[in-house]
Amino acid sequence: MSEQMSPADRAKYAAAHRAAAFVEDGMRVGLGTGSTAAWLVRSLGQRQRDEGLRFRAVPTSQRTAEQAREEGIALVTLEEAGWLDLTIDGADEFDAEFNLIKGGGGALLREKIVAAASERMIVIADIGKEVGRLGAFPLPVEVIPFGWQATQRLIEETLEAADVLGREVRPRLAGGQPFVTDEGNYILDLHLGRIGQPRRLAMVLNQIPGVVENGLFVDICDMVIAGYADGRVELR
Ligand code: ABF
Repeated sequence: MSEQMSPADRAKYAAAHRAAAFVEDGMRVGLGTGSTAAWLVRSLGQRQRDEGLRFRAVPTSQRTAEQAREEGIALVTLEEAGWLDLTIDGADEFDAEFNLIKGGGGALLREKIVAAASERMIVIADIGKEVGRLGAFPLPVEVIPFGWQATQRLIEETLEAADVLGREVRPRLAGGQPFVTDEGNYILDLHLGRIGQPRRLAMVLNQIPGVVENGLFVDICDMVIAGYADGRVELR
């Protein structure tokens, strides 16, 4: 860890480094996506070199797969792994019940599939991601490109009936074009401000034709490791 790191990076590194200690020899591990997960991949690469740790990993994005390969981590598909012992991933927000918003990095679909296929999921995050109520961070929803504008309208209508503050839905762009996920889909970001009932909203959104998955993770996360800029971590 370098002195030039920003306070947020120091906090992310602290959480990721602590989480890396939960990986044991022979495990099948889901590797998350994002800047915090990138610290995790580095720490795991380091443990392989220093301690001879050996495990197999399923990456949640092409980005993570590339980084893991560079670290010499053995990658397998979820099909080959069958079931995972542990997934460690970042989050955009977490609350006291371990409900999460994920998908700011655009990898929510694989992240949710991988986490749901794991015995245990640990979230790693700087303490700034903790919220009393989810929703300040825009909720990503992955949609099929075909007819995505119609899907957007249906989502807007659905939000009118949901316990949320804001209802603005914006297509995510990259370089003026729709952002395309690893699965070839688009992302709509829902600016809700406050999500009163995450479980209900997650279920309702997934019933809309064209919606593939949403970034609300409910009853999936088992532990949060929150990092602080001074290097402290809290295990919850
Ligand atoms: C992934 O990366 C996401 O689900 C979440 O959107 C994001 C968190 O990013 P970072 O660790 O860079 O803050 O885990």
